Amino acid sequence: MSKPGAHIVILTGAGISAESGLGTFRDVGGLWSRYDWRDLATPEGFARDPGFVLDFYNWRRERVRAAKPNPAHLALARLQRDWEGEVTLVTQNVDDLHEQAGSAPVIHMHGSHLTARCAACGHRWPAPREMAPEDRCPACRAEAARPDVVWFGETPHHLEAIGAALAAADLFVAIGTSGTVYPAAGFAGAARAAGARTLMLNLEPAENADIFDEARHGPASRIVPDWVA
Ligand code: BV8
Repeated sequence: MSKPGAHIVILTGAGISAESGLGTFRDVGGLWSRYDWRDLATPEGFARDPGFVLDFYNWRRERVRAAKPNPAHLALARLQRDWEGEVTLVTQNVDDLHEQAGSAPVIHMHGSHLTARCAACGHRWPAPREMAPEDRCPACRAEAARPDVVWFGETPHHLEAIGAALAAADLFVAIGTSGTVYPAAGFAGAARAAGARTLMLNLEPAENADIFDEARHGPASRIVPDWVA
């Protein structure tokens, strides 16, 4: 762990929710090994076939609704509550398992499964169980409902706040992420350049493993509580 009073910045990815039963993207059997991300996680794919994309997110949202936080989420919530210093928790995940575990605030840089967004006016509302292309925006009534997630080629949320946290970090910890998607995959380098130590907690070495000072490998539900203890 770090010295009391240190500012810890944590970035989580799909691997932290794997043991809660939610799929990852690039593991064997992961979502992008079964589906083409160009069809499902780009604005162009959505424009081509909105029904197909909405069905994909309806299916994933149902699994999120049935999922429960695992010991890794719970350990981070304890750390956020008890740490004598600042903890900035950034997630690439669109599930709400950090919030269910008691973490707050949680910075969702890739959006959320649990809200829908209007592609016409930007209004957000709680995502219904089944989203369909003919759904109307409650605010402007346009048939322009879309998942409130950040697709490839779209700008992630909260980058200014994340940049400020990285510049002030004493310790940067990446948990359950393959380090393949930018700008998130560049956060470790930014924190290191600002003088932070960097730690990776992951099932196996990630693509950007070489820029971490330390790495511990194993399932998040074991290695994250061990690290927080
Ligand atoms: C951006 C939607 C500009 C949400 C996702 C060409 C054109 C356009 C853009 C680009 C381009 N070339 C490059 C880019 C940039 C692009 C990018 O990085 N592409 C990559 C593939 C090269 N990025 C973007 O487009 C981003 N936007 O660049 O805008 C910009 C930039 C800066 C400033 C202003 C503007 C937008 C990226 C977001 C894409 N959205 N999905 C959803 O449906 O969920 S992608 C998807 O990848 C998810 O968002 C996910 O969060 C993200 C990262 O994946 P991971 O979380 O790391 O999951 P993964 O499966 O990969 O890895 C899991 C890890 O866990 C593994 O290492 C595994 O070993 C480990 N693990 C497994 N089980 C466990 C475990 N660890 C511990 N315990 C376990 N039990």
